[in-house]
Amino acid sequence: MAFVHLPKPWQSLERDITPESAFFNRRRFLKSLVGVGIAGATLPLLGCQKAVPTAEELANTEDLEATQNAVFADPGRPITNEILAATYNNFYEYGSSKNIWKKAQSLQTDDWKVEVSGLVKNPATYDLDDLRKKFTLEERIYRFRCVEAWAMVVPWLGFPMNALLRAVEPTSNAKFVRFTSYFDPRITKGPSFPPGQFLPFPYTEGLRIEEMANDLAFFAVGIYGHTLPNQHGAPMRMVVPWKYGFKGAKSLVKIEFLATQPATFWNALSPNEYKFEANVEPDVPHIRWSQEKERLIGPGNQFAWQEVPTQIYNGYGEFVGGLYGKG
Ligand SMILES: Nc1nc2c(c(=O)[nH]1)N[C@H]1C(S)=C(S)[C@@H](COP(=O)(O)O)O[C@H]1N2
Ligand SMILES: [Mo]
Repeated sequence: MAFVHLPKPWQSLERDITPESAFFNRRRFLKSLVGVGIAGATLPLLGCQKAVPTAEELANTEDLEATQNAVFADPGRPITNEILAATYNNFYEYGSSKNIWKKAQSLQTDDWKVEVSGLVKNPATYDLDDLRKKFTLEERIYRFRCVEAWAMVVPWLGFPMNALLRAVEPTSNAKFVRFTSYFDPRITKGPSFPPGQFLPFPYTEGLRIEEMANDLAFFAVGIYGHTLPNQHGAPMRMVVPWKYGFKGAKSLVKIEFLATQPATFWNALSPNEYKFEANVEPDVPHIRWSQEKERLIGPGNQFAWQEVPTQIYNGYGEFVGGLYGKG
């Protein structure tokens, strides 16, 4: 992000997509596009015409069963078009542009394991089956706000972080949690310029343990009714919707309970721009732009996205205000 915050013309997504059928029947909407692609849509990239991915290419996922959590069923805005969300990503392990979805397909998630260690009574290493059996999956539709001021609304499938806390039982010395993303320089090569090795990979993020225990804090293993596509952080990622998007580390391999605040990826790169706390706060500008407004992804051209006011804690103050003395 440090390199690409100013919108560049070659990052624009000019698409001609029928909007919001997805809102009512996301699954059927996706299936109806399989094989058809998005007719006529093109992505101008560095002057050459590139085809937009077909839904089939994007839907390299398995359906997941989950119960809708009624508390998070109405985000107050339409759900973002699934294909737009799946082709406009931040995932620096695969490059610094938003167009990394194809490169991310090189990640192999079959024998995935997530290690939970540190200051806990019951350290554990979970594979994906363990996770799905042990934790009841629910669907939560959350607003999502990137520090770069784009925003979306997506239906996540997963389980609350506090369910994991109950399973591993942190000790009283555990004050912080570090989350580490998968990193293997043969697969997650990083941006070509500057070279990936200059970035502090593996990507890590952190929370205070009280933040992790908050009802909103969530591990997603799916999105739009199916497992996560790689570009969204398969097979498991963090979702902390009251914070800027960079706090939601993707493709988690390690969760460690610590006594002190860990260093984190963006904060280490640029501490004045990316705070450890990183709550969505409209009246606290980024050093290079205002955070008072945000642009909702889609439908259509990136520069025609709908602008709406940013809400304190991304509108989740009733859940998290108490954590920051503002409940
Ligand atoms: N491992 C890892 N996790 C990451 C990132 C990243 O570059 N690497 N980018 C973050 C940022 S800046 C945002 S806005 C969100 C984007 O999530 P999405 O691509 O699924 O919309 O992922 C976050 N998690
Ligand atoms: Mo972001």
